[in-house]
Amino acid sequence: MSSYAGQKIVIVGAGQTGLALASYFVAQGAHVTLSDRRERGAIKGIEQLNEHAVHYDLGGHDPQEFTQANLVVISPGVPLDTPAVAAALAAGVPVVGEVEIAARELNVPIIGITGTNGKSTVTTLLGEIYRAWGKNPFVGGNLGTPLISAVGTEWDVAVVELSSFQLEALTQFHVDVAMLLNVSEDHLDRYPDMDSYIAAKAHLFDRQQESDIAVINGDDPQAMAAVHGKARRVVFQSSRVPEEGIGYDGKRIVWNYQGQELSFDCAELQLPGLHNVENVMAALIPALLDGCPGETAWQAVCAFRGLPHRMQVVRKLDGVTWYNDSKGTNVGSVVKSLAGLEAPVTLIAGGKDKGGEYAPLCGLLKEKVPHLLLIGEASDRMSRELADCSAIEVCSDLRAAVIRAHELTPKGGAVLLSPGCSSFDMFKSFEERGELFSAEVMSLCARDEG
Ligand code: UMA
Ligand code: ADP
Repeated sequence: MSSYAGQKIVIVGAGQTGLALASYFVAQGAHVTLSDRRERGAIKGIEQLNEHAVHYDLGGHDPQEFTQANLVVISPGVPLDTPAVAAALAAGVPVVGEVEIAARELNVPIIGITGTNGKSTVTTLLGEIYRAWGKNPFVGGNLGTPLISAVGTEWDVAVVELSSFQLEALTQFHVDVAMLLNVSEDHLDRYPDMDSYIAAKAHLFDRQQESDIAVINGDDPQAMAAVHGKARRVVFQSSRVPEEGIGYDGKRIVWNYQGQELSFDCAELQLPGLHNVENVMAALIPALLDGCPGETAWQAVCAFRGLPHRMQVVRKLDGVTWYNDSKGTNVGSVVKSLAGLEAPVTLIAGGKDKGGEYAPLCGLLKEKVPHLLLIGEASDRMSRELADCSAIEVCSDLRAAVIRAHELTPKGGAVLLSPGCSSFDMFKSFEERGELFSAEVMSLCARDEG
């Protein structure tokens, strides 16, 4: 019988994670309470759950439900200082994150991938490499499929994208390979400062042992400083080829590790930009260490054309290329996306403000962006902080911004949606934002057609 049978378990958040957790714990014979600050009518998918098997605490979190539980399991979007969660902690009730519950049941090696940017790309690439090698990997986590959904299926390996949110409230979670891709400002609406954000990411390395691997961006001093623990360190560097590890010499990716030497021609890659060379190097490390033949791994990497909503070309119209980079949800990622484009670029940015600085965009805006079109809640602060860097217009919504960009951008230029903000002020997700953008762009008529 499951150790959860008969236990009173409160699940906090009824999004993708909470709904998957509820199904899991009901199947284990637990007494499940699903708690969400939203009312039932606003929760998509709740009807999938067996009405009689779950008790609901909706429209807010009742602290009594929490303090009387045997276990509280939180969704990533729920901060630990949420009053009812804090009350449970104060009452001595264990509060754990979803990935810990999942990992307890998964008897396969776990590769955990975190960092401010590139997580989804690296996670997907590594999954593709394993598939090309004939393995059956679970590929998910923050990427979109909660890790708890992996339980109950036979996998060879779990390749898991992990956000800082998912790395909070863990007491036993252990990964065989921990990867920290890079660190730059993000999520300062959830964390009081950068140190707390980095500390949350660094939890990935807690409980790693000598037999485990820590993959780190050797060019990122903040990432290097954050990594602790006993695991064997393997670095990737785009600035040079390290004596031991993987690096880039300006043309080729070179792998030097414990006597094995491999080299790959980056002209064969379909992914643009130096940041994607970094992503490819990071993805190769666990696969090569696991024994995947270099040629197989490289073929998989070269076949990969990138994920939607990351520098995705929507169309060319009137000699202007339109890019959907809706997943550019922090300033660091906007910088990388802009860096890869030629001037003039009309940038559409804004959304839900995450509390970081916008000033690091200034140099690239001056160099490449004659027009900056802003949308959403962050517009005011962005307008103030970027006032001298570009001609700024605030647009009423994304559609208005697309129409204005069409008017403003000359032949040979580009329009880039790379918001530098999350989507939750106006959209359900970055995907919904990117899809609306693409639909609006596709509905534009060529200028000479009127
Ligand atoms: N909620 C409460 N109380 C709170 C806060 C939220 O009840 O105090 C409720 C909301 O009303 C909502 C539910 O919690 O009903 C949403 O839970 P959630 O925000 O944890 O979202 P999920 O749908 O479970 O999706 C989560 C991740 N979301 C977040 O981290 C915000 C998804 O990452 C992830 O794909 C999914 O789990 C599967 O693992 C999204 C994301 O934006 C893509 N991630 C951030 C990012 O990438 O920057 C970290
Ligand atoms: P994440 O899952 O961490 O948000 P993604 O792979 O979805 O990362 O990429 C999101 C955006 O981040 C991309 O559109 C690109 O602008 C930027 N990006 C991707 N990889 C990197 C990287 N290695 N370093 C910096 N920025 C990156």
